[in-house]
Amino acid sequence: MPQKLSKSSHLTPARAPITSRSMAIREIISLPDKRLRLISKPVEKITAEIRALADDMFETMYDAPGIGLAAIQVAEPIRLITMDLAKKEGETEPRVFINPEILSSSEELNTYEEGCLSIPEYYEEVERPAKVRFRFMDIDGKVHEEDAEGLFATCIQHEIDHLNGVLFVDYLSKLKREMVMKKFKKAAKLAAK
Ligand code: GNR
Ligand code: NI
Repeated sequence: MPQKLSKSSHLTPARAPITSRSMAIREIISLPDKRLRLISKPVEKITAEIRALADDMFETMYDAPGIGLAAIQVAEPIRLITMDLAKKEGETEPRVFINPEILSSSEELNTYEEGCLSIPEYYEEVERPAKVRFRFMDIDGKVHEEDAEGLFATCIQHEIDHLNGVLFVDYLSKLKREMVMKKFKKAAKLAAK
């Protein structure tokens, strides 16, 4: 009788076989969740797990819907961003930015009405450098340098801020920021009761 393979058998593969895995919508964390204030860690190696995270982030971002998402918004303190700024209806332009770094920012500023999936239904104008040059790694590990302006510049700065625990409300007056914080803390308290 052939012996059954036991878990401890030397014939047991060291690793489970690679199986297909479907994408998943992950929960987006929101204020007052303190994890939004964490400093995310650089991606050391682009593993299958990192690629799966990026896939899930796209699905989560498109579902929300949003134009950008930082990994910490799905509770992963990792320096990874997904974005899609496709202009044409029905078209997609998925982009991944790993370990992004701003190299230079213009003196010229631009004001944009910002929103954040982690601060639902709150929008306010924020002033930021109009143009930035930044470096990042793509999902294949290739390093790029790129210039961003317009909505792209606003969005990449908003997302890089998330990697550093910074939220767009941090640029508002203390009064406005505290009003937002209070509103979300109160809503969380009511939801917990
Ligand atoms: O979906 C989003 N829209 C948006 C609009 C103006 C400025 C920034 C953004 S990013 C936001 C999604 C989000 O919260 N990303 O972190
Ligand atoms: Ni955001």
